[in-house]
Amino acid sequence: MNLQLAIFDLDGVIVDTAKYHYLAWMRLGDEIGIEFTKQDNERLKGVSRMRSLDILLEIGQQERTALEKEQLASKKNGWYVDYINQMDASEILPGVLPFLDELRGEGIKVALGSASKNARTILDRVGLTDYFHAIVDGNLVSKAKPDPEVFTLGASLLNIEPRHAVVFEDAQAGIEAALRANMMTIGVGDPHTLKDAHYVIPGFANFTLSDLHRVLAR
Ligand code: B16
Ligand code: MG
Repeated sequence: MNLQLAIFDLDGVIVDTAKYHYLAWMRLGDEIGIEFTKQDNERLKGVSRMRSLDILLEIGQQERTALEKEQLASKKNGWYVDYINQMDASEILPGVLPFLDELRGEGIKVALGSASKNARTILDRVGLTDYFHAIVDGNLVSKAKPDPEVFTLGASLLNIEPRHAVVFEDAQAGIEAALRANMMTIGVGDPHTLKDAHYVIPGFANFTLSDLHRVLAR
């Protein structure tokens, strides 16, 4: 494969914002009388904000009108934004920065493919915005993962064919989206959860661009 583009998911790949989502959903749960556990939070990874709220309400067997849901989601988002505004470069996951530097050094394009509507704020806070040639986030796409839109849009914005792109993802829905986009997939996390990925790494610590080239040449 002739690698021209690396697309990164954000939460769980570049930073661990799941912990802040968890704190904010838990606080909302407290307010409306729903107990929300760390295990429940696993179900929200890679899932859109409104779908996450639906899952929380499902757990508590509660129903709300569309307007009430908008209000609840925006309340949760306010708390979440307070957390991410405190983030800095120390929250970039191990090995990510040197890997981005290597991509830059080889002239390989870099894109973001995230469900989050707060992706730009997060990249700014941790100081990574300048590494990205295209940022596709929850504000740009109409269909959530596992729909391939979030990845195909990144490639088309940069005029790169999907077969020249590799996607790094920590959520099964994201791996499915990337496969449907006809891209190479590298799972970041647990090989059992991410069994459909072409290859799985635990994280970017000890993973170099030469390792990626080796994986892609197999
Ligand atoms: P927001 P990713 C996802 O990020 C998170 O994993 C998921 O938990 C969250 O609900 C979603 O973003 C939407 O985030 O409320 O900020 O729009 O993994 O796609 O980078
Ligand atoms: Mg993710």
